[in-house]
Amino acid sequence: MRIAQADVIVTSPSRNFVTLKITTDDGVTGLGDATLNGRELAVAAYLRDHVAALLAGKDPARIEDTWQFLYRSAYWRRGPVTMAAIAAVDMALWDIKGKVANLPLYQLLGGACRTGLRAYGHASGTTLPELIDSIREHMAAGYTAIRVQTAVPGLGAIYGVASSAQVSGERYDYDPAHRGAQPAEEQWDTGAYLRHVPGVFEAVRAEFGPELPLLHDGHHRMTPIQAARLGKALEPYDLFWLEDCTPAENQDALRLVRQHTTTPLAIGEVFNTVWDFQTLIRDQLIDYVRAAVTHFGGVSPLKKLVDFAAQYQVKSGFHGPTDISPVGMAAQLHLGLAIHNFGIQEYMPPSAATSSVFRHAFTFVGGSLHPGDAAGLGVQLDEDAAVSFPYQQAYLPYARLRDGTVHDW
Ligand code: EZ4
Ligand code: CO
Repeated sequence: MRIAQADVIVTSPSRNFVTLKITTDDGVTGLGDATLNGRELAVAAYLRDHVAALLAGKDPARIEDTWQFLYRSAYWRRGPVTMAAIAAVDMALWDIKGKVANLPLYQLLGGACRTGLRAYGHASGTTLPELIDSIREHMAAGYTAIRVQTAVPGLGAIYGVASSAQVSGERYDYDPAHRGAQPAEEQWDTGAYLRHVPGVFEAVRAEFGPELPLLHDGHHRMTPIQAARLGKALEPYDLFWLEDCTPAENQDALRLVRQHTTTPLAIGEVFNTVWDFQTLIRDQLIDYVRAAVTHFGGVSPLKKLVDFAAQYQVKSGFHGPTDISPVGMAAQLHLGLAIHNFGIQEYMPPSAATSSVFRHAFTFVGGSLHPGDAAGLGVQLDEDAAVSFPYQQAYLPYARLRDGTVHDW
């Protein structure tokens, strides 16, 4: 069997997605997610202009060899564009291998280690009553773990807080990218945030009691000492994790945070390779890895990462926003089911439009995700439906401080 063709499909059912479809000379197809929020067309071009022709004629069964070839032959390593492109190839080849074997991917990865994957959802509110309602809605939808994000008095729209309908007219719990030619500007004030957040968690704990797992995303906006202070202030409220408390590039920042707090730490949704995690895992500075299959080079390297992490009792907490397509979500659900050190899976349900283009076998029942038992990844792309949702430029917002300085968003 040989790879006959590799096609890139860009579609925007509620939001933009880039998908690679590899077809073999036997007519077997495999899908891979290459979506990089706000920079989608760069990955589409990388695949179309520099990868598709290299794949033609290759043996689709040689997944590791193809991964190494794409990673090393480019000479220019790592980075989100390159690693999202390689991820899509890796996922598509695993999809093909599963279909040829007539087995769901998790069986090829060693089989199920559990019956399902606990998911956490995104609750948020501009006021405390709104936040409490949002948590109740998520619990009613089955979630048994909840991320809590709150507006901050004196600031306008900020990361993680659902505002109203998206431009598309559909409402996600929270989807930060906005369609348009320019990124939205948000205001930020870390002092105001640090003064407000502990009181919100105190109120949420008072309302829901000690057992409900609560998570929080700092979205890279604190310095190490500010993050240490927040982690310490939140200890009485027993967080499942504090995510991305500092910008991710400096691994040593987490050492300072770790020295001051026992609040569990999760990081790495923007990481591309195991090297971004090397110090964090080896020196036991974190508890959960946030990498997503789509931005980490695919199933093959993410499996290596979690196997490395397992030696240090670090668990998975794969990134699962709406910008991971159902193809990427399916791939990481198969991996999550098969690894021993699964922690939790972030989950935002795909919109009706997204699900009409990507028909997926994975299920979300009673707060638990399962990849399903269809061969391969278990996702079908409806290409006719995809064409009816053409690409629309969209950007993530960015933040400025009160004096106009650009800040981490
Ligand atoms: O901002 O996926 O934990 N989830 C997140 C996400 C990211 C978006 C960026 O594309 O931080 O909402
Ligand atoms: Co995050």
